[in-house]
Amino acid sequence: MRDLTDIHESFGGGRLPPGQREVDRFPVLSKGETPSVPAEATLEVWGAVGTELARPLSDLGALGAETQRQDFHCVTGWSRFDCEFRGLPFSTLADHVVLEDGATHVLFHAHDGYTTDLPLSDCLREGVLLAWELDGEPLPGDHGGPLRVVTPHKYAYKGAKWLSGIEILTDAERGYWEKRGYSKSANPWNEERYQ
Ligand SMILES: Nc1nc2c(c(=O)[nH]1)N[C@H]1C(S)=C(S)[C@@H](COP(=O)(O)O)O[C@H]1N2
Ligand SMILES: [Mo]
Repeated sequence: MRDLTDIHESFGGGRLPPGQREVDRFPVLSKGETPSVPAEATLEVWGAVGTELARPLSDLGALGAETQRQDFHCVTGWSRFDCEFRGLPFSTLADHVVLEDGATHVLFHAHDGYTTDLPLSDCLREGVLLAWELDGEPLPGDHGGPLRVVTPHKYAYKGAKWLSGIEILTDAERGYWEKRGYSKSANPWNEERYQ
């Protein structure tokens, strides 16, 4: 298993980012109800790619899989250490769909209508996974099962639960919380919470 709990060192901060408190249990934070997403639902990837993708969620492991130990930081002030996520690295998926030269940004889409955006370079970092397992179990529905994104170097609102699609963009767009005043960069070690 790859241990990414030391990534704070590359951001010049401690393991617990400023203004955060560590929690033992894993809180659930969603803008609304938990949608029920069948495992046969498809993940779609479109936009500035050479090959669009539409593939059943249950079949993504065929493209690659990795288990990583990561910390999870919510912008509302709690952090959960040592989450073990298994999933497909975003970078592996990106190789598969062949990004176009002009691709610069990503907008993630979810089954509850949520969206969130990141620069492509942030998505290609090794901690960004499309995860289907948490702590050795199938990812629970409340935590985004069957498939969610995790972004250990960003506040967790950058990780869309119930992932339905990935749109590769040539210009920045704003996601659900980013349109409502949350930081577009969301670096926990700089406390980039709101803007
Ligand atoms: N689709 C979707 N993804 C989402 C959210 C949401 O409301 N809908 N909330 C975000 C926020 S603010 C956080 S902190 C994390 C919470 O993940 P958790 O419920 O597994 O703790 O999911 C993020 N991803
Ligand atoms: Mo959050």
